[in-house]
Amino acid sequence: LPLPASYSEIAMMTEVVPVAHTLEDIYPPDAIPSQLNRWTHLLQTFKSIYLHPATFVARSPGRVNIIGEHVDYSLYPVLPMAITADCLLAVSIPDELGPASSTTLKVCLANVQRDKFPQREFELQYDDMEIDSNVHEWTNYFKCALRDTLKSLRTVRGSDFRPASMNVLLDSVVPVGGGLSSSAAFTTASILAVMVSNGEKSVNKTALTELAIVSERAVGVNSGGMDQSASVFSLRGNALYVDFIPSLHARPVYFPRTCPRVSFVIAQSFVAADKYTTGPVYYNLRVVECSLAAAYLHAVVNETSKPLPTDSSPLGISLRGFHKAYFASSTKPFNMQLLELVDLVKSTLTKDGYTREELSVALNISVVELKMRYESVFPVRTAMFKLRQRALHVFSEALRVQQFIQLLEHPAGFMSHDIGDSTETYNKKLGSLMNATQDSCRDLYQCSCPELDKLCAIARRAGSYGSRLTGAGWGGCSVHLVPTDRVEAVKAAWEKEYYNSVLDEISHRRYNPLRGSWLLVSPHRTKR
Ligand code: NG1
Ligand code: MG
Repeated sequence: LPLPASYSEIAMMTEVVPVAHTLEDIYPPDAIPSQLNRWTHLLQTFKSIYLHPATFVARSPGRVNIIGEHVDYSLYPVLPMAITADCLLAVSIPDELGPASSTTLKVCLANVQRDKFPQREFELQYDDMEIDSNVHEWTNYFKCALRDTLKSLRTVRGSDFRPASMNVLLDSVVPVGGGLSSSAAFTTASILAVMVSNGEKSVNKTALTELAIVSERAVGVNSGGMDQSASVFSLRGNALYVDFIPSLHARPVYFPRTCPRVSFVIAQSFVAADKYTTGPVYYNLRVVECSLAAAYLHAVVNETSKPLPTDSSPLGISLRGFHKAYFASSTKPFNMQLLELVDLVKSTLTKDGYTREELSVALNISVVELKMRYESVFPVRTAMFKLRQRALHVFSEALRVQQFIQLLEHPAGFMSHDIGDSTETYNKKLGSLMNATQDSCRDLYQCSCPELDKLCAIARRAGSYGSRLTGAGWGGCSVHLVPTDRVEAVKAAWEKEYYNSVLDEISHRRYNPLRGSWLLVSPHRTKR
């Protein structure tokens, strides 16, 4: 498609989930042959399992986050971009004559990777569906999506609404635990599938995304809204700027045409980041630390006993909420505010860590109340909460997102004097923001790991402008801004210095063209 003339024009295109008619509508040209095999395989397998053809396929892509890591649940903007790897749900509605006649519905859920994800069948009372987030079961994502979608449809259609039964076959090529948002792709595709199965003719993107954000939390990770937004709102050829204040909104961002010859390259560390087992010490703990930092700053700086107004963040209290209250009557530019907040954290949160007892004094609540308020939805395990480090990361990362987006949307200062040096300076500026994110993730947020650090170091030595982890971290993937003519060199360096030597205990890797991904067979590190 020709590029639209303005951002507002593109924004108009993003209200309703588009229906794709051919694979060309969805995938880049070089991916079509392998995708054709994959779709054919999906539809044939569907028929062999259910003995009738699928009625439709719901699709939702994974994403890579370019900048803005671990700030979405503090309600700061992020800049992700959808990727080709996606989640497909082939669906039929067995009761084609109309909705089932009772509140019971039958769902059959199968996965093309049958050995890893066994087929499940369940009968559900749709007004009484319990999902146990302690049991990590692959169908939980679907169940959460189903429950919340049916609930919302019932609100609109009234209490005599009867949900449709469904047969589903899933094929996802977004690596699980890879930081590319396999979970959100599955959740959003599931919601879409349930909506279409129940006769929704057009699906509003904001409604879909908001539903997906909330319903994914029930699976056990107290996440922000970046992944679901990226999966739903992204347009081909564009990155996506997502903000959550005053309410969820997203706009496509394209790279300046005057910014040629750079590529984003994603590299997998093959360290599996399992947020469910590590939640109490990693992801969910960070969410708690950020909310506690907001509450602490509010109590100490705003000198009031009135609590912050609650917001849409997972725990209802966010650093952005504190930010808003602190600068309520200020006309200072957003970037300046963030800079000031960085200084404020340095002078206010002076300790390396805070105990529950210390926090309860500062917040003027008992330790029991503190635990109830911050630790009851998802348990966390720590003696010390590192408020200073986490808040410093969040405010400085939020600033980097602004600087990055300003470079993309206003490249004129760099580009007007034509090519050569100015392009190089421009790309280096973008890259150095990404590098700064990696440093902050490693040192302040402590969400990197030696393997990710190593991938970044190798890439930079081989010519990457900017290298960083992407997604939650602690393993999974990394993203790199690389001059296109250096991509092969960067890949060769990884092969030599990482994939062949660091992971030499992995006996062999095989590329599976049908699935479009690497297969790992490791006798020693079966978990990876
Ligand atoms: P991953 O681990 O890539 O799915 C997670 C969160 C995001 C965001 C990033 C860190 C989920 C579903 N997503 O992404 O909301 O907080 O970490 O920036 O847990
Ligand atoms: Mg995820």
